[in-house]
Amino acid sequence: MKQSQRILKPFIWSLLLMTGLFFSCSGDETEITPLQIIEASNPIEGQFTVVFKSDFQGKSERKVMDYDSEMIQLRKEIPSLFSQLKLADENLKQTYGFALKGFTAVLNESQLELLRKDPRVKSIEKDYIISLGKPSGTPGGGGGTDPAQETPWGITRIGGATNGIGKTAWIIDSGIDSGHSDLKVDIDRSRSYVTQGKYSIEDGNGHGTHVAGTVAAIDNAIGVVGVAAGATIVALRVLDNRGSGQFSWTIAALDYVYASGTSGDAVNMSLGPQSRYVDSAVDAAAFAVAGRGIKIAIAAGNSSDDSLFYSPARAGLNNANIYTVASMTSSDSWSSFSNYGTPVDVIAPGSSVKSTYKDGGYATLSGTSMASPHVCGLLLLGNVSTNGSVTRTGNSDSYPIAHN
Ligand SMILES: [Ca+2]
Ligand SMILES: [Ca+2]
Repeated sequence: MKQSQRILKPFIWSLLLMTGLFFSCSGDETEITPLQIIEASNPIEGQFTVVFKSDFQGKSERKVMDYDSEMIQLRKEIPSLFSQLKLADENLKQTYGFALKGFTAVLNESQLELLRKDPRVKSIEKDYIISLGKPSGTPGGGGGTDPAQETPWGITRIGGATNGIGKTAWIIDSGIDSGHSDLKVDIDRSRSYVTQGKYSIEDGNGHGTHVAGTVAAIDNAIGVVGVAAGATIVALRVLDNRGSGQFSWTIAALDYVYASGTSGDAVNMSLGPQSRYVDSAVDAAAFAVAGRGIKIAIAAGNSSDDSLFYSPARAGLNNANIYTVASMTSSDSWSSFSNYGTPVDVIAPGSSVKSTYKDGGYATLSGTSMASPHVCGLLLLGNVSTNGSVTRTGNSDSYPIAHN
């Protein structure tokens, strides 16, 4: 697709979430469950992600440093490497130096024109707001007595509740309730890309904490138990309390995982666009992370549509280390909201999933956001096997059910 088409295409960004909202495939009828309202979102006016060719520095290429030093260095280097841009520091929003090389910045038309002609530049893509409506469901337990431990149906179905202690899961989401007594969170390695709230990693939304609990809730006397019970969670916060964030933050989080993770770790990305949108930068960042042996589970999306037209879900296609995950119900049936298609590797429990929630609580939510972390947990334990399959309602395509 040509750059001009990419920029002009009217996208609506939103996070995948715990929702049943979907666009029916047959036309313009939109169904919304009582659970969740999706907010439309927009391109960030004037903000672009610029990806360099791998050899952009030519003979002057230097040794790559640790993540934090590298980011400081890139912030100095990029304005001088691209000095004709006269790029002001406050307009340089993100730098990328590991999973891909590039930056996200506020750019005017003349700066864009210079970059389009620059032989060192591989791609220029518009940055987007990602957002989700206020999460709902049945949260509870926060501030009160912790409930006795139960094993959620999805954990049982896929053969989870296995010891995951010592494994590490990177959760790219709305942050995590780091004080939750049913989660083991590595605060030191956690990061927030959310500019509001002093870059706190704490989850003011609930979505990220819910995802984390499905991956790794501790096998103790309280609450729930995760697939890889007691695994260490690293929170990479790219969504604010309202569930709104920037696509560039997600690329930055993947860049950080590339630099900081090790083979055998796993990443969960329960996020993506609500309507069709393909972005080469986030897909490339996911491929690079997966190439290091850090496996990634990605929610297929909740639009009842072909996931081939959605980034990053489409990245699961033809990549053995990236698992794109569709959603099923507790009766091994297709979840009506779930995306489908050739990128989908496996299907996992996503309807009425109980897990940890913000403020020390628990909640039962639905969405491919809830299916993906089941697979992330399996990736921590080893390879993903299958057990049975689910045929999409009213169609002939079927998907293997993920299992330990
Ligand atoms: Ca527990
Ligand atoms: Ca795959």
